[in-house]
Amino acid sequence: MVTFFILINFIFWLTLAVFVATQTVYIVYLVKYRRRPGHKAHYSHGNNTLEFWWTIIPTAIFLTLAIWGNRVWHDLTQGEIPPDAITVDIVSYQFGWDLRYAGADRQLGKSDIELMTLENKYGVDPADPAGKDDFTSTELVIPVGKTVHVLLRSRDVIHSFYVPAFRLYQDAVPGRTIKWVHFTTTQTGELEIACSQLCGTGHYNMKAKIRILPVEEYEKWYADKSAAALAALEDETVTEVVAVNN
Ligand SMILES: [Cu+2]
Repeated sequence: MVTFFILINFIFWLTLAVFVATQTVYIVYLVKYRRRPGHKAHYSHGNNTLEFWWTIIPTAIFLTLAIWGNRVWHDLTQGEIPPDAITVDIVSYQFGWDLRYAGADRQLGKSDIELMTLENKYGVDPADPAGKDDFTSTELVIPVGKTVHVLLRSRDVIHSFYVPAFRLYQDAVPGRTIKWVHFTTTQTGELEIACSQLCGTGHYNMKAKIRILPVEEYEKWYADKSAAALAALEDETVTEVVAVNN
């Protein structure tokens, strides 16, 4: 994170310096060489030494920024995600967001885009027992101060997960699971996920609520949702047994 801010500041001050320098030269030349009586225009053939340096220096600067920026980006996106991060599976669609949490066992069931159907919206693998107790949500509920790891997917077209307050957006691409998105909140409050990729007629309304709760409140919400999911699972099993008995 630190190198990220150094890079941003470096680019900011460099841009400012170049802006001031070029604009100063521009204005000085405008005034000095303006058309006026008794002043003949001077024809310049160019200057090879100057041209050499004003090509070499910017090239070196751009190369440095590209390599440096690439490293910072790599650290930000491929950096370690703490093992205790809360993983949320977020599936975007025209026009909304479906969210899936790990449930009581705190382990998200395996899923596969190939398995996605109208009934199986998350493409959950029925063979994986860890998926049985997973629960779904229409809002992103997270505890403050804990790292949240988002698995980002799309069921139809390209959408984009965008939370301005997190300075974060990432496209969700059909056929892919984007695994690098993770963030840690510093304040409780309510925000919104917006879609920032024009994805169709309902794009303007493609949003989901984010609730950042104190840890205890989050744990309570999580426990309630997990319990409801387990109860529903039991109901299902009972129905199956009844069906077999009939
Ligand atoms: Cu969208």
